[in-house]
Amino acid sequence: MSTANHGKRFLIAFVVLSVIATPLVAVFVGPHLPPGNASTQAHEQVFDNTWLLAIMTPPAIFVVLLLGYMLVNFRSRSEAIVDGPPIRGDLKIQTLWMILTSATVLFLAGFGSYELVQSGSGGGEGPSPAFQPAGYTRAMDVQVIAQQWEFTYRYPTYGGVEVPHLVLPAHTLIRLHVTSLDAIHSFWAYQLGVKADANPGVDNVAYVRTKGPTTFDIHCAELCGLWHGYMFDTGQVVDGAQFASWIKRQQSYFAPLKQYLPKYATSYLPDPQDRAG
Ligand SMILES: [Cu+2]
Repeated sequence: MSTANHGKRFLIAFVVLSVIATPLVAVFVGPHLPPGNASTQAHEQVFDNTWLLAIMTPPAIFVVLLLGYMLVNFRSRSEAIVDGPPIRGDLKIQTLWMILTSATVLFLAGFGSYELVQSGSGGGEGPSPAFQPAGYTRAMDVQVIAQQWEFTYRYPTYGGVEVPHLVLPAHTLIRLHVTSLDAIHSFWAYQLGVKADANPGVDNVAYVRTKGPTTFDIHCAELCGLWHGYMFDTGQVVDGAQFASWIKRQQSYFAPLKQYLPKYATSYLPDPQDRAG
C-alpha cells in the first residue's frame, strides 16, 4: 500500500471514530464526572469537565489509533531493526499542527476564564472578590473557621452562633468566609464544588448556590499537621423551614458558650489560648 493510502485510511478511521465516540463520551460519561450536582457551582464544574473530556477524546483516539495502526502495518518483519529515513521540514504538517494546537489551547483558555468568572467557580476569591454572582447582595454569610483539627462554622446573621457541623438552607446563595486560627488549611466541600484556602488572618470568600436537600463531604485539603487526615465531616443542605428550626436550636444550645467567643469578625488572631471555639 502506498504512503498516501495509509494516510487516507488512517484519517478516515480517525474521523469516523471521533465523530462516533465524542458525543457518546459527552452524553454518557459526562454526567458521572465529579463533583456532582449539589450546587450550581458543582453543576457547572461537571459541565466544564464534560467539555474538557469531549475535547480530549479525538486527540486520545488519534494517539491510540496511530499506535495500533503502526503496530499492525509497520512492524519490522526482518531480523535486523532498521530505522526509517528522518522526516524534516514538512510545511503542511507543521502548519496544521500549529494551527490545531494553538486553536485548542486558546479556546480552552477563553472557555476556562469565562467559566471561572461568570458565576463564581466555587474557589476562594480573597477578601474582596472581583467577580460576584448574580444576586450576591442577598447572599447568606457563613463563616468557616479551620483549626487543628476541625472546622467550625459561624452564622453572623444569627447572632454569630458557632456550631460544629455545617448545615445550609436549600436553594440559597451562600457567601462562605473561609479563615483559619492556626496553620494553613483548605476547606473542601466536595459535592458542593467548593474548595477554598483557609489561612490565618485572611477572609477568603467563596460563593455557592445550594440546590435541593442533600448531604456533602467536607475534608481539609491542605496537609495541616498530625491529624489532617481526620479533619472531615458531613455537611447538610436542608429545606428552609428545617434550617430555621435547626439554627434556632443551635442558638439556644450554644448560648452558654457565647460569652467565651470573641465578637464575630472576618478573621481572628491565630491564638487558641485567647479563644474558645
Ligand atoms: Cu487542616
